[in-house]
Amino acid sequence: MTSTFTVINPATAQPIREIARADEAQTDAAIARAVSAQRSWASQPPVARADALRAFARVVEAHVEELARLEVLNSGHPIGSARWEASHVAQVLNFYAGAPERLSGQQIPVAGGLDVTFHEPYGVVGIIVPWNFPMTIASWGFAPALAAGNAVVLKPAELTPLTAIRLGELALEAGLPDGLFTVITGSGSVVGQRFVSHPDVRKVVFTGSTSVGTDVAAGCARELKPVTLELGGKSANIVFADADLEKAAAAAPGAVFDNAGQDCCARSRILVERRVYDRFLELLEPAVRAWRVGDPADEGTEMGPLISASHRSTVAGFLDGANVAFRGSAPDGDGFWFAPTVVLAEPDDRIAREEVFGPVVAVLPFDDEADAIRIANDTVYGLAGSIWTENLGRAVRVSRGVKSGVLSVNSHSSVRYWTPFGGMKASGLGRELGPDAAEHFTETKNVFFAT
Ligand code: TAP
Repeated sequence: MTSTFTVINPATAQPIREIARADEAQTDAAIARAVSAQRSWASQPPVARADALRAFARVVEAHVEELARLEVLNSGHPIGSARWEASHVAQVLNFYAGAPERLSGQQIPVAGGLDVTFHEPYGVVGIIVPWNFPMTIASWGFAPALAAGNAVVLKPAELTPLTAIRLGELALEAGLPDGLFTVITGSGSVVGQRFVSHPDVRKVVFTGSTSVGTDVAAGCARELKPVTLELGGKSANIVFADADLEKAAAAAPGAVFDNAGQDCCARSRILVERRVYDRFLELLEPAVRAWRVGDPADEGTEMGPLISASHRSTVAGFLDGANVAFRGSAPDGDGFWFAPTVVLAEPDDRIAREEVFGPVVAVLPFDDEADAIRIANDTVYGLAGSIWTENLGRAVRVSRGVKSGVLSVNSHSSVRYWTPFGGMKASGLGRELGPDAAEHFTETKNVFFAT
């Protein structure tokens, strides 16, 4: 009998659907289908692969509302954000639809012949994604991987498989060959681990926690398999006294409470220059209290629930002994609600060091530029960050000094599909998105022709 798991609506705590849990044999069967689909996919002319990806993008575009509603139901994302996410998937597909025709190799001058390089696809790529942004993060892997001539097996998190399953169906509706893009539902320890150990999965993309990512990387190292890792973060939002404080304070809640703080790029530490610290908190408080937390299907909602009861307990545990300054509000009732929370902290406090992955932000004072950089870098992570200042030289110096993969000056922007994204230190290995991502799904082959 097939084993199943139950998907829960985090806004109501009610079950939505039973989903099949694949075992190792079923995972192997999907990988075998991917091997065979990849051979014919890679042999198609680049223009045919480009057309197929554009067709997939069009079908996703036509289902944006449906995918968004599914994400509201399964992940508790506010409907406005969920629509952005579904549209983003179509945009990522369209962007990488341009790649098959641009994956040019090189002609290298050599003595006695002709030397050329080819970008060969790996074969089958295994993609393992977390529950916080199920659709978008999956597309960052599957769109460039397919564009480069690979087949993809995708494992969504058991908490949030619904949009991934639907994307798998839409790929078939769009005419992608059977087996080329397969969504396999099941646990990380079985399906995810099989991607790591199976000899026919030639590259793994993992997004999730640093602890599991470290194990996945170790497993891939044993198999000599390349791996891209997008992991946790503890990003700093650095506010200098010369910044537009009103603007910085108004933007700060969105930078950490978006998706209820369950965002690897969440600016979960706000570092404020000491001489404007009190003024900044005065400006921040009304913005936090006004943050609209509630029914994710409501058009006006800015923040929905946390993903699960156990995750809510973990987040609440971070407030033990913490110096809470003020909180916003959250609904009562059966969903996994948690009010946005601002904590005053020092660099050594647990709340200032560990990833909370919830709507809790630590505010810390700093004295000068060097102090700001020191505190910002005083973490194992290095994913994102923001710098608020009107001084261009300072913006340049601090953005070069902070060890993070993705920084933004006078904004909190982190993700654009046309620019590279990824973390330093314990936040990851490799980059996704941007102009080079399709190439990252290829191996360079060099051929010398003697003349
Ligand atoms: P994890 O527990 O690490 O799970 C991530 C994915 O890995 C899930 O699909 C999970 O499957 C699977 N998995 C679990 N154990 C595995 C194993 N032994 N081998 C292979 N796969 C395994 O993370 P999470 O709790 O879902 O996500 C939160 C974390 O992800 C946070 O730390 C966050 O910062 C990070 N994150 C990073 C980014 C980027 S882009 N840097 C983006 C989003 C999230 P099941 O859960 O279904 O068993």
